[in-house]
Amino acid sequence: MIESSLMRAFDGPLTRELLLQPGGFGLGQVPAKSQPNAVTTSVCGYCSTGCSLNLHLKDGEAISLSPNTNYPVNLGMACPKGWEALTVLDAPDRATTPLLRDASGKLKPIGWDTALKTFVARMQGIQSRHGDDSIAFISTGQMATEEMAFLGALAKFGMGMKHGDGNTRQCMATAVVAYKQSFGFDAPPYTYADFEESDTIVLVGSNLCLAHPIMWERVMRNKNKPEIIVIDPRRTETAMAATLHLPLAPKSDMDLFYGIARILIERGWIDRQFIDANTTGFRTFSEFVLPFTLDHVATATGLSAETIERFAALIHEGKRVSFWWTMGVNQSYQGVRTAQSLINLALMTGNIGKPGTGANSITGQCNAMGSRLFSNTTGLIGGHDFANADHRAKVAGILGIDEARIPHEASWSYHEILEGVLKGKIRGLWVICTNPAHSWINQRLCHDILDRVEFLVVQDMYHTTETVQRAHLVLPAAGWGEKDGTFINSERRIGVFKKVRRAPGQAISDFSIFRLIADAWGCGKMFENWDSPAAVFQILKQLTAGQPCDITGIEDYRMIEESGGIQWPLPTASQEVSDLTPSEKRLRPSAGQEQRLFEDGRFYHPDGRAKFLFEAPRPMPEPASAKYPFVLLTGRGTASQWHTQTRTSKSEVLRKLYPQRMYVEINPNDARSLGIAPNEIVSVESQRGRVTAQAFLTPGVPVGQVFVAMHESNANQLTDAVFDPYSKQPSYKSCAVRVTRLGTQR
Ligand SMILES: Nc1nc2c(c(=O)[nH]1)N[C@H]1C(S)=C(S)[C@@H](COP(=O)(O)OP(=O)(O)OC[C@H]3O[C@@H](n4cnc5c(=O)[nH]c(N)nc54)[C@H](O)[C@@H]3O)O[C@H]1N2
Ligand SMILES: Nc1nc2c(c(=O)[nH]1)N[C@H]1C(S)=C(S)[C@@H](COP(=O)(O)OP(=O)(O)OC[C@H]3O[C@@H](n4cnc5c(=O)[nH]c(N)nc54)[C@H](O)[C@@H]3O)O[C@H]1N2
Ligand code: SF4
Ligand SMILES: [Mo]
Repeated sequence: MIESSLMRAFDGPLTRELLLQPGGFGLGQVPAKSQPNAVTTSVCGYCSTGCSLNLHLKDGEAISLSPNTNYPVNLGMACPKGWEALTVLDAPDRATTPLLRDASGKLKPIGWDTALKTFVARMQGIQSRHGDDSIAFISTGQMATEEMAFLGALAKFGMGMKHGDGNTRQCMATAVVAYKQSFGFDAPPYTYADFEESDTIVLVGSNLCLAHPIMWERVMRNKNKPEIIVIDPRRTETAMAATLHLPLAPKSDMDLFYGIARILIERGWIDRQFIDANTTGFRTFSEFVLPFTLDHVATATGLSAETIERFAALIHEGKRVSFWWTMGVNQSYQGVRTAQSLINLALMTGNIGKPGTGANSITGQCNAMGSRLFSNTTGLIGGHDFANADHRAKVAGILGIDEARIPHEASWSYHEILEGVLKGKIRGLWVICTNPAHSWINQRLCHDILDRVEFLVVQDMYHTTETVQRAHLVLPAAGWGEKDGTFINSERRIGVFKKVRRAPGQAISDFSIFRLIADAWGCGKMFENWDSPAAVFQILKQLTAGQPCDITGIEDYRMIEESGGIQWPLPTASQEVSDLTPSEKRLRPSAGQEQRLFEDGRFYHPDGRAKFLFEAPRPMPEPASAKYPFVLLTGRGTASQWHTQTRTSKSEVLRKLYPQRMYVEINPNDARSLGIAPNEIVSVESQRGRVTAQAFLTPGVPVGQVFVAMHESNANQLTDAVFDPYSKQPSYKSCAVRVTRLGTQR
């Protein structure tokens, strides 16, 4: 069954010609073969900013890079990770061959032929014994849109899987659900120019300076001398640069924003016309916020009444107020309602659809937005719904597949899949481009679960990750720079990245791996036309027709590149102009550059209106106690570290830019009462685990709180597996810990 031309190609040596063969391993050309020393461009493969980088080629391969001055996103800037993007490709622990765990428990190199045969035999064996839904996948926001789409279609339509989710659950699920419920579609409305056009910028739970440094540069270019209001329990780098910092108690954001709403309503500082014409639910919302008096909010947040009033006044005084949020909001047991409490402020003040405004979720990974629309996990590919029969028929028609192959309901979410392992329902797990053994919440439990999986396949660039160490089968993947495709950034801009290096050894692109698995599985015919990322892009375009994310007007990768990236939507030009909404008409002449949503005040719900959604705040699931007296916050540590550090720790330059030891930020007053000296080694312990770390004394962390960076391998030993009920996103940013001095000084 697994015989195919691609399979046969493995019999011989893996030559460069083979790697570059269209439809084969390399897929896509090392660019500018005819001009071997030319420059080409690619969008960066780390964060969701989506900077464009110039790649300088020698003999057709990239040898260095510099930021692209001619791209609307980064305007010639890049952060240290972007500058070092090529270096990390050469690391000695790159996975260069498939690995299989042998009887002695060791991972041993095997050929692709054996790898594919093993993959199919084991996964199909599990399915035949335990049913189709006994195998599942966990994917990512860091592969090409075309790769995610391929994986999602292959797994669900080809291999018959019901369940698959992505690491975007750890990150963006809250924003997705909040937008869908409030606006009718997962649609971050802004464009980065809004950072420059606002006169009042409200950043909630976002450390923009280090998590999105180039977006922060855009804020710095703002000529309106904007008020920058940072809402974060910690005095972060971003908070230090703010004009007003609100160090609220962790998870008291909803109280604050409901209280602000109350003040705005009481003083008539609202946009009545916008509310009446474009929203529903305002009257009940205004009754709901009545108990959020100044006194109540001051007690709940720990902020002074003056600060709260000042914040309300700044929103009122601002002509162009933009509200931005990131993980301090999303990663919470009440994330969706918190995000909506902020969305409500934008709606009630009419700060949406105009330059410098918006209720704006900032995404994390380079292609979180691609994953949100095309990964076929909890939503049907192309921004559709599994439960909608019309959507299923449309997708089946475009893909030329039997409609019966499309599941009728959304997948289990990440934690439900892991719990499925515990319950013996999920027995085969395929992990692609993510490292849950480091990044998932409540790590001991996560390790226990991963160790129970009957057949764990991990597809990664490196063979040393915490998750690879637990795998039965490892598939070596090419990384950014070694393959082609598109990413969609935070402002909905589609950008192209290219193959400018050959992947080491037998590592091949994820796209190629999915093709090989499709053939080996016996469903290759279903993906006959999926023979390159560029071809898949054409299929994805068709799937978006008539959707809010319609991109049928984009011709091809060339058009995207020439336009400086293109933001969705860009519907097809052949549509009658009279059929277009005012926003669509406005888009018509300018493919690319800067576009924002909701300029006509129309949202995606059937009645065209946005909804005010709200709910009473809930107490923290694990508050500080006598035994565990500190609230632990976790998050990004420096601009030079990326997540689980598989990539960024490979650059000598980046290593110099971040602390080499695990550290815990603690307030000097707390340190004093515990007798902890600066840099002393302490233990940080929660009900679930214990880590040792160096004490970093800083007034940036309030008394009663501590902070640990997520980049440390065991940070998630401490965190508590609690989830938002609507988005199922883990609440990484609050649990109770105690800190004890160990008495060793470094
Ligand atoms: N250098 C670097 N950049 C990155 C990444 C990286 O790993 N390294 N990762 C990328 C990804 S995937 C993501 S998702 C983004 C994340 O980007 P951010 O969300 O900006 O980063 P975090 O540090 O996770 O969290 C932001 C802040 O939330 C605060 N916070 C915690 N609890 C609360 C609360 O209850 N209320 C409020 N208002 N704030 C709270 C924390 O103190 C923290 O400063 O960064 C992206 N960019
Ligand atoms: N305590 C705590 N935990 C957190 C967070 C927090 O704030 N606090 N933040 C959460 C958030 S927002 C996120 S997004 C997650 C991130 O968590 P992860 O997704 O687990 O982190 P990464 O290190 O980005 O993992 C990506 C993996 O893919 C591999 N890889 C890179 N490129 C490719 C490729 O092209 N193909 C393949 N096949 N593999 C590739 C890398 O080597 C790496 O092993 O962490 C979450 N965990
Ligand atoms: S800001 Fe983000 S996209 Fe830009 S260079 Fe840095 S990591 Fe890459
Ligand atoms: Mo993220």
